[in-house]
Amino acid sequence: MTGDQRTPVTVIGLGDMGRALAGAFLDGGHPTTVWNRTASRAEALAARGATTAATAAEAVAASPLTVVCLLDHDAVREVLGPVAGDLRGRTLVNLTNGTPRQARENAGWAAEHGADYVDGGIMAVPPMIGRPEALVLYSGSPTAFAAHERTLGALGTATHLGTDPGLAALYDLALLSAMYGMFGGFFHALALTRSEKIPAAEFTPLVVSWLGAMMTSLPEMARAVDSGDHPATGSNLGMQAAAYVNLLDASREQGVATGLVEPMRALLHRGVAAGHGGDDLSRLVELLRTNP
Ligand code: FVH
Repeated sequence: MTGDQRTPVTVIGLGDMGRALAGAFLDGGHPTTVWNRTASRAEALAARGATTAATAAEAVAASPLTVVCLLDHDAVREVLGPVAGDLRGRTLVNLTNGTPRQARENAGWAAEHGADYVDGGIMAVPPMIGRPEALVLYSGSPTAFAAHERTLGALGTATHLGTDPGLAALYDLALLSAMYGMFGGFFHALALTRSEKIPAAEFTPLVVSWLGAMMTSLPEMARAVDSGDHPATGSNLGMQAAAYVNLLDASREQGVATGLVEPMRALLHRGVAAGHGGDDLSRLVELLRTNP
């Protein structure tokens, strides 16, 4: 297919991620129009063939599909609010990080203005964009997604989760939660080992290997969470609650702050107090729901 036959796309927001998105559309042969509050950030893309719009309204009017990637929800409302009328009959794909509530709010707003809305969550960093390992989660209008799936495929692997526009944000934030949990644990581990001057680079291969082994238990834990049945397979919650205290005591003794690891202690002890000491650790998930 030649460049002329590819769907024209507009990208609004040219931060680190927006520039990567626009670059991937250009690489895919899509006529690409860009707009950014700070106009100078469009220069390198213009040199690669992008059309620079003078205003956000002009950018939206240039393509049937507008992809927005701004800092946050407030920036999205600030930029798109004044151009709502220009979106009529077009598709808006919002890849800005946000909450499920914000995504649903955006979808309602877009519908009021006659636009199709798809929300998205990018599970990748900018250098990954344009490669299959860049997973981009979408939810919202299934017809709009189907119409533009091929175009969105230029960014990475496009996965549509369902018609509820809030789903992509929910999955995105849940995956980020797993990621930050891992980073938090890793940073605490490094603070502990560094307290004895053990080089991080020497210790880290053990962390990678240990986390890899522990990750194999996640699917079984997921089955337990779904069934509500949490049989322990050799490492029950009560035993872990007792051992965990040593992690806190050692941290204090080694001069390491316990802020990152204290909440898990509290949760483990709540589990024991609720009579779940003989269960698997997966039982803790239900204790996290404040409004089950
Ligand atoms: N970069 C990453 O690794 C992650 C990967 C996963 C997805 N996130 C989310 O993507 C959104 C954009 O992230 P970003 O990395 O492009 O962020 P910045 O480089 O900081 O660029 C921010 C852009 O937003 C524009 N902007 C901010 N406030 C306003 C406003 N009030 N009005 C208009 N535009 C605004 C900013 O414009 P400028 O400062 O250049 O004028 C940038 O274009 C984000 O949701 C991540 O969570 C990225």
